[in-house]
Amino acid sequence: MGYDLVIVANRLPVDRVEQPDGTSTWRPSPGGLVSAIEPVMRADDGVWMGWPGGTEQDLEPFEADGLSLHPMSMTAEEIEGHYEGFSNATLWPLYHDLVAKPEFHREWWDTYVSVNQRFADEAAELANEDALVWVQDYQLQLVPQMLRELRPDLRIGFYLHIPFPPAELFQQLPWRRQLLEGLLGADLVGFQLPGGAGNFVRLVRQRVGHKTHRDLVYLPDGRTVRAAAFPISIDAAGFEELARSEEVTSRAKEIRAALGDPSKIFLGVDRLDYTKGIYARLRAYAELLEDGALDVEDAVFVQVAVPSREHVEEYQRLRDEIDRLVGRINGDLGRIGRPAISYLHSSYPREEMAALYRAADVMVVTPYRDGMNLVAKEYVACRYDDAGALVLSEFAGAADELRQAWLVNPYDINGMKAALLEAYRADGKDLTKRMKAMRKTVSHNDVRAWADHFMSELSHVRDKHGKAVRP
Ligand code: GDG
Repeated sequence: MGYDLVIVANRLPVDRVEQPDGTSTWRPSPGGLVSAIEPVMRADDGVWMGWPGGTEQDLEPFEADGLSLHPMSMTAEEIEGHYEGFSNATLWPLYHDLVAKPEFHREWWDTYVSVNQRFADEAAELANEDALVWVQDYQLQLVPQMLRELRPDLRIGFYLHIPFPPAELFQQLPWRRQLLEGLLGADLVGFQLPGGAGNFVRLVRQRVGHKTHRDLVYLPDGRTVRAAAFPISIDAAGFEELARSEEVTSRAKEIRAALGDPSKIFLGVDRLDYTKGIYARLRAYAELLEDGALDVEDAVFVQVAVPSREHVEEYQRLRDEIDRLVGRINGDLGRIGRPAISYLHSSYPREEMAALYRAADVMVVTPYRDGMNLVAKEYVACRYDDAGALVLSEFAGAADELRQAWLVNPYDINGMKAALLEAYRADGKDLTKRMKAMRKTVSHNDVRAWADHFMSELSHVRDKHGKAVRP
């Protein structure tokens, strides 16, 4: 027996937890995607396919918390070529405006193709007749077409969590045409922003030569593909509930006290990734201390940098750079018991994140490029007190919705300094007005709305355009 809904993602929505007795169990991984898709999966008899991490082979399907999970094993060579290589050292920097230089290696591409094929083969086995398959993200862009070849009866959706670049950048890829054709195997291709959808449709017209009209692509076989924006969001009510809990409230106070009760706490929370603009933001903050606009007796910057992709060279280099910068800033500007920057290279439970959000007076989110940025939305959801300031990069997808933040260009250090200072000095009335408006946006457009919208568009897309060819 198969499934009516198959979620195909690079990772499974659970993490392995080693027990003291040497056995291991699974714990749901933190993140909005699971909570968004979980209700749909339960309702529709769904399964989630993905890599559980590690190199263990021949893993058996299992259930965790009532969800059917189908683990995909990866060998060390596949992890190197597909995940660390083509996904994270070629596509990731290329799709993020060349913030780092992408590497092009033919062996990485070959592994990317073979891993995508394995995922497509497995999805084809798992899906019932006429089932719905939803493929997630840049690691699996070839799956839609590969799957359609095997199973033309399926409805196939694809969602890209990161930006889709303009033609000038995408064109550099030696395998640009294969990737576009891979995506065109889907009935519906979803992007964070309308700009990404527009870039995709334009490229398909120019590079593949298909006819397009607005958000539709017309294929020679009569099929229609729709490309549209579905800005992702968070479980806003869940975060608010967590933020209101006694545990989080008292932990937020504890954090403040442990930092020496500063009058203002600045906060950054990011995966340690070069797209996130951590270096520039810390420099801007340090200059404000040097200029005397801020004082370590009054203010502290807490930067949480969550370890990420530690086997990829560019990430190792970034870590060294940030370590050095933080050391220098604290050495030059800190005083006893008063570091300028409280730097944490670690990941934390959701409760601790919520407590940090509640403790922070100024949340600083300054990526050079980011598909959406959920941290910005989580901060807003946790501020049920309508206090707190958000400094947000114009180049994060979230800036399209969170217009009342202090919007900054992360390449403009002086501009960032000015915005940090304005947010620091803003009066309560101004903060309340801005936060109220942003909270309304986030609670209205939550992750359930996102998943429901995508799924309902996917189930309608072929009916509307009526061009599906049934075998
Ligand atoms: C990609 C796109 C897009 C982080 N550290 C911890 C932790 N987190 C959680 C955050 C947040 C998520 O991870 C990070 O999401 P972001 O959106 O900020 O960034 P990416 O990881 O780059 O995500 C991005 C997203 O996909 C979704 O489409 O928005 O643009 O790049 O939820 O809270 N959670 C816990 N401990 C941590 O230490 N529990």
